[in-house]
Amino acid sequence: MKVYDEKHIKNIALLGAPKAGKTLLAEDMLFEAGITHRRGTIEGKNTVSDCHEIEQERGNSVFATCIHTEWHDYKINIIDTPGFDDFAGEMISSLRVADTCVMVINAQHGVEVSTELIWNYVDRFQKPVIFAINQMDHPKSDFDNTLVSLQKRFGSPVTQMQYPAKQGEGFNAIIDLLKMVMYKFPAAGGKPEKLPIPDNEKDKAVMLHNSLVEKAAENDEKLMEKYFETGTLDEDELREGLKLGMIHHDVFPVFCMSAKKNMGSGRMMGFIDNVAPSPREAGPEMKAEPQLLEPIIDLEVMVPEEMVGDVMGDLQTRRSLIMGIDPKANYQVIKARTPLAELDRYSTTLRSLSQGRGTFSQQFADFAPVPFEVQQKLAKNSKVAEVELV
Ligand SMILES: Nc1nc2c(ncn2[C@@H]2O[C@H](COP(=O)(O)OP(=O)(O)OP(=O)(O)O)[C@@H](O)[C@H]2O)c(=O)[nH]1
Ligand SMILES: [Mg+2]
Repeated sequence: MKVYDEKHIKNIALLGAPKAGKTLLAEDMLFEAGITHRRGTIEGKNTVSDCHEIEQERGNSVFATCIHTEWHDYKINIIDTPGFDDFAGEMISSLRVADTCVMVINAQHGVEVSTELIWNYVDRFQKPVIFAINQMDHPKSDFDNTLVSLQKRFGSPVTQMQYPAKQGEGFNAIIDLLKMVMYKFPAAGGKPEKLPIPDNEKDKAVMLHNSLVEKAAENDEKLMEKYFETGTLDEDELREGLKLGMIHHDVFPVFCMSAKKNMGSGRMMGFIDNVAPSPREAGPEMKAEPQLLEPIIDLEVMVPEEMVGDVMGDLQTRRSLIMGIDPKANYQVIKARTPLAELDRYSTTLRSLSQGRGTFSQQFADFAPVPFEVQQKLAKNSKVAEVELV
């Protein structure tokens, strides 16, 4: 397995009101990163993230699910959280481990009551925030109104990075104000073509690009000087300024996309890669807490296709990170990282879940911090050795 240093690992939490499209966005990200080869749908009850029966019955997320992707040189761990208040505990514990919060906003509604409730927690943790305005393909979507609702509620840090070239059913292109290009998507979504900004959009794009440059410059004296002298910043300087702004909650970059059509998530992932602060960069802003570590196991579970759902569901209840699923003859091989503490009697469970047809192998992978809720449980029966970090 590839080894990443800390600078190349990012943990992002997808947060937002119920039905905004977080789970579908996670599905796009897995697909874009090449971890899965087809995108599931909520209606089809076959997304990676909503793999519990209860989630499929209800058609919404109940548990926070951590899924793992590799994106260029980065390992990005994505935590898809439930939007419904009933499950806020899952959302809050995800915030603790996230380096960047992606607040998914439904472009049909703009800022919702739930968005505000979630924000109270995001603000408390002071993690860097990105807004993803989703559902741009929906006939009732309104990008401008949604952006205004964000600006009204979250103020001047709201920083427009993009806008849709057209919205609603014909949505298929995004004007990008950092790169100053138009991304045009194929009908099936995925990787866009990079085109020059059309003439009729140029004035608007240049004006918004200039505000973006100014916003990036505000975060650093050196950048401000350069901006005053030359009237502009190059792409690296822009990134640097935005990153500093994100660390200090002076910049909340805004992207737009359609999770349903898989248009736009790739660009946001690229930005998270290049610009979003890594844990180390954002570190001084966040309070270090002593951490309890536990051993993590790499599991490979081979089961017949029709049993994948049950086996994955069980793995999720064991706090597993699903790393991928690959076909092998008539079987599927599920790769997962699971805390050793959760593997008690796993062979018995797998045997009964798969009617004796499943097999698995395991190998020590790493030590990882124990989640807060689990620590509390452990504190009650303290048979565990502690490893203290700063
Ligand atoms: N038209 C359109 N529909 C979308 C889009 N994204 C999500 N949806 C639909 O919105 C509904 C909710 O999507 P989910 O991905 O489950 O939303 P969620 O934010 O995970 O919802 P919770 O788990 O309940 O918080 C589903 O019916 C999706 O098909 C989009 O980009 N465009
Ligand atoms: Mg969901």
